[in-house]
Amino acid sequence: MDRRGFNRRVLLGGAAVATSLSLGPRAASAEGPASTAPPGGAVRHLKLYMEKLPDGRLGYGPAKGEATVPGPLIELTEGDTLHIEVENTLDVAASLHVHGLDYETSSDGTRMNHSDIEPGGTRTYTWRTHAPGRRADGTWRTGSAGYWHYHDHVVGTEHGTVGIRKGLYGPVIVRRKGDLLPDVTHTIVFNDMTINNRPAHAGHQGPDLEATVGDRVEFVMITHGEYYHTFHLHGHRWADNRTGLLTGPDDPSQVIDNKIVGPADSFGFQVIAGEGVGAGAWMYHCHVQSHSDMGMVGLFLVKKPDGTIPGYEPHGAHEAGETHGAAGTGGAHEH
Ligand SMILES: [Cu+2]
Repeated sequence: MDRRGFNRRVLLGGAAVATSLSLGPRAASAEGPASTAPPGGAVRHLKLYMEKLPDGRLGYGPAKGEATVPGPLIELTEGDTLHIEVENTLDVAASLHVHGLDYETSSDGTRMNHSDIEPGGTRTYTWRTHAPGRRADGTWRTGSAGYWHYHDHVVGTEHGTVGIRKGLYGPVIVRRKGDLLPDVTHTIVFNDMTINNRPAHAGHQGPDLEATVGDRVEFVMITHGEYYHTFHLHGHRWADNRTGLLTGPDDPSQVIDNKIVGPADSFGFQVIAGEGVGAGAWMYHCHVQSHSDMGMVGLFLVKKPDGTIPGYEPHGAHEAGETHGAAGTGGAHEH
């Protein structure tokens, strides 16, 4: 998977039906002009289910039996409105709470606002987004664009502590008109001492993320739980700003390859896989040393065009990553 143009995501762009996982061509790679986000302003609809997975984790999914951890990637463009009908198939009340977007208290997803969902119930949450612009008083209002996330705010405690701990979270990307679109998006969530709630395993716990040299690969990085971490990626770096990309030679954003993150933080960036460094098995990991040693590590597997990865000898099956938050099952990982 991760072949250029082969994209599986909850596609909310264009005229696509929002509830479908769309397969289709996407952006060009670094070899040609990259595609960019179209103007926003659409009203979209999506259905999500909250479910218990067979292994006890909890997840959001686009259909019954399809819940994943993290939940599906939801992509919008500034100006879009999204109505999400959420069905709670759990035996406890649960909710959907989003960061970064505009919503009324009825879509807050908290008990305080009576916007949670009883077991077996359904509720529609409405998220709105807006482009930046100047207020009447002359000050600048930020837009909604950013790498955001959603999560339960009810299971276990008033803050959804148990829901989040067990996997009820997912990524949201709000793009600005003209933003570069990636070939593929991967979601990495540091949740307590896990990556994407995958089983702890000495040495290598995170999903393996596959790409081919030259692919424009987007990472969405979210943190949950009790701890602070640092996210580090080998051989690639990004700008510490909204998009992770420099806008030009005079963009003053700091360029980094390591970022400290704490609970409910989220950020994202795009890299050209293997740019200047070539194909290879590139580690990503928490750089808190004891955390790396306990397995908060995964691989960014950058293949040559012929599919080989120099110097990499997989010892045991590796799985595709949580591509678009839709592919991973978090099953046993043999390394
Ligand atoms: Cu850590």
